[in-house]
Amino acid sequence: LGAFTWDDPFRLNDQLSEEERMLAEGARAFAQEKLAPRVTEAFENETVEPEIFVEMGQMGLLGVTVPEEYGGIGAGYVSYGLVAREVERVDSGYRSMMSVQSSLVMYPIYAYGSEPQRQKYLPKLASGEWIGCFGLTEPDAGSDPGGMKTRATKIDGGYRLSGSKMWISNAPIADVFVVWAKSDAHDGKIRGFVLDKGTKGLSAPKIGNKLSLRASVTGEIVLDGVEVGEDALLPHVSGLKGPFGCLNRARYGIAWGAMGAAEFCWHAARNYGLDRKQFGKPIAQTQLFQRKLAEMQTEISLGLQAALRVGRLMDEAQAAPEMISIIKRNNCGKALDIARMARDMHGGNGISAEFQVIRHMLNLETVNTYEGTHDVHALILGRAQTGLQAFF
Ligand code: TGC
Ligand code: FAD
Repeated sequence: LGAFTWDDPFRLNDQLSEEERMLAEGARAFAQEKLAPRVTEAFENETVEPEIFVEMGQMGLLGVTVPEEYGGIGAGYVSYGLVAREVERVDSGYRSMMSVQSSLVMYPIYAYGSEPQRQKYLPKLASGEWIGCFGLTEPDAGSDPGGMKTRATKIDGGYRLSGSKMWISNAPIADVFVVWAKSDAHDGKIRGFVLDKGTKGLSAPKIGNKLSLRASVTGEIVLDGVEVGEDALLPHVSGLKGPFGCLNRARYGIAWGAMGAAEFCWHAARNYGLDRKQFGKPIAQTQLFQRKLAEMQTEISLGLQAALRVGRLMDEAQAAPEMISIIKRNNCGKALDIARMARDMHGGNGISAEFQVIRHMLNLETVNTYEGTHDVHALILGRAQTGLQAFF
């Protein structure tokens, strides 16, 4: 009979290669030593710490899957997922900073960009010297990005961009803006543009008063007749499949990341239950408490195993978007349930920043909503199995 390890029931660790294990260990050490000590204050005061990008860059955590010649480390998607899990074990906001930079900014420039665009942007994004953001959502187009109003109009030698984007991670501190707009020069199709900070008419005011994901800054992008050259256009993709190609990768990473946050909450609840005594015994010695721990262990083990399976398929270029919808939806929803349960299991202490679980719970509300809400992914899966469109 095999051994049972309570915190790695299906021996996920044994299913990783030596390189994957080493990268995960490095990411865990970095996250625990460099990120964990600053997160409580960052969340409390909504502190923006752009230097975190440089530190992540030095550790090779930005653009994990981008080839080395462009500054990445040329690793696979399982490696990328493991990094997301370790960073989000500390905070979903820090994982957001990392995954927007990697999947939503570096990936489209690498996959859809020209060679000069790759050379100009990727090495500086990989080192964290430049910070990137991804503008798809608009005030009136969230779940339905095809309804966007932002327009690119052809002008002599380039384009004029007008419109606004809403809820954009990293925008207020970004140097590089990947923005999606309907282009009149391309039959009204959605095209991607890479804009530089400081371009006339481009601004990114911060959205204040967020009660979730406070360690990651979020903003609008205002495009007030921004004029750019032909070289700002991402030449190799057209239509919604452009932004969705990026979202597939980011959603996949979130499925791992959410499990990292859930693992933190599970371990915290277990430790708390072993220490805390009521009615003359540890609360972990009660049936109800143990049932909750069993639920957490079960959902996390299944969620991680599914993420690993999809990651292996991504590395073989065999993953379908619907597989990613299953794990994004399931793992975010389950992580949110687990964080709420852990909050409850901490009693009154559960609402204190000191015990961290309520911060994860608040963050996971966002994680369950962005990159396609829980219900939107259900509709994607419903359509895939019935052939019936239920969006409209
Ligand atoms: P639909 O008709 O389904 O598709 C339009 C075109 O897109 C293609 N496509 C995909 N391609 C690649 N991967 C996917 N996952 C794709 N999904 C669709 C599709 O083949 C088609 O191509 P073509 O060539 O035939 O035109 O489009 P729809 O308008 O009916 O879409 C419906 C729906 C709900 C599926 C979609 O709009 C959706 O997923 N909505 C959710 C929006 C979303 O996820 N927004 C995320 C914004 S970014 C963000 O939140 C970043 S937070 C990051 C952080 O801080 O960590
Ligand atoms: P809506 O689309 O208005 O949805 C509201 C509710 O209606 C949800 O419950 C939804 O499930 C439901 N709903 C919508 N349509 C249907 C339907 N057809 N049937 C049934 N129910 C439906 N976007 C970016 O482009 N880049 C970013 O970097 C980025 N970062 C973000 C960071 C944060 C902190 C947050 C909160 C959001 C971020 N987003 C970003 C935006 C995010 O992707 C959107 O918030 C998300 O896609 C949902 O869109 P919405 O907020 O407009 O909600």
